[in-house]
Amino acid sequence: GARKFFVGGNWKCNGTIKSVESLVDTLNKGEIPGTDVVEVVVSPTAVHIPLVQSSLRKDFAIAAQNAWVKGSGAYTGELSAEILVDLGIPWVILGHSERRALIGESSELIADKSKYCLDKGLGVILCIGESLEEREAGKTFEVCAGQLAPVAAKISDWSKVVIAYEPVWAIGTGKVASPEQAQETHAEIRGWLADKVSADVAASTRIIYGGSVSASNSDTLATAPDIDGFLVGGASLKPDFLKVINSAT
Ligand code: G2H
Repeated sequence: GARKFFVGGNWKCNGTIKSVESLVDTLNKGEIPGTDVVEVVVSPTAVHIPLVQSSLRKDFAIAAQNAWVKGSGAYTGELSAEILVDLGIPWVILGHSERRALIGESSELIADKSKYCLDKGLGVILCIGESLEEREAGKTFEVCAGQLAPVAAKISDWSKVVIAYEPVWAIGTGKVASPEQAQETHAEIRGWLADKVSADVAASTRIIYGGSVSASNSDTLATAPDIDGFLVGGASLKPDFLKVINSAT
C-alpha cells in the first residue's frame, strides 16, 4: 500500500554499554527487507544514543524517548528538540503511556511537545491508548480520540507523524491485543483522521501497534489492513526484534 511499514524499538530505561554493544552487533548482522519495504527506528536511552549512532547500521534510524516542550534553556534534566536535531537524531517518541502515567504528562502537554518537535523538523512517534478500565467501560475509542484531538488542534502537517496505538493493558504484560481488537481500534483512529483532519492524512499516516509485540505474534498482527507496523518494547532488546521487522513482508 501507500504506507511504508514502520517498526520502532523502544529500549526504555534499559541497557549497559556492554548490552548495547551486543544488541547493535546482533541488529547489524540481521537480514531484513530493504528500506523500500520497512522503516526501522530504535530508541536507546539518551546517553546511549551516541554509542548507537556510531555503531548501528545506517539503514536504521534513531529516536529519542522524549523531548521538552520548548527550546534549549533553563530546564534541568530535559532534552530539547534543538539538541536532538543538532545530534542528527531524526525521531522522537512522545506521549508514551509510561510518561503519561508515571510522570503525569497530559494530552495537552504532549500536543504542545508534538507541535514543537515537528516545527523543528523531527518525526514524532505519538503514543496513545486506553487503560483496562477504559476498555472495559467501552471507552477505548473515546480515549484515543481525546488524546489525538489536542494534537490535531495544534498541527497541520501530519507527514512526519506516526501514531502508535498502545493499549495500556497490553504494555509489558505479555497480554497482546488480538489482531481483531487492534484492527478495530486502528480503523477507528483512521476514520477519526478522515473525519477530523483529511482523507489524505487518514490514508497516508502510519498507525502502528504497541503492547507485548513479539516474534510470535507480529506476523499475524501485521496482516491486519490498518496495522502499519509496531512499536516494540521488551522484544526490541532481543534478536526477536529482527523477526518483528521481517513481519513487514
Ligand atoms: C509498549 C511497548 C513499547 P512492550 O510500551 O512501547 O512495550 O512491547 O514491552 O509491551
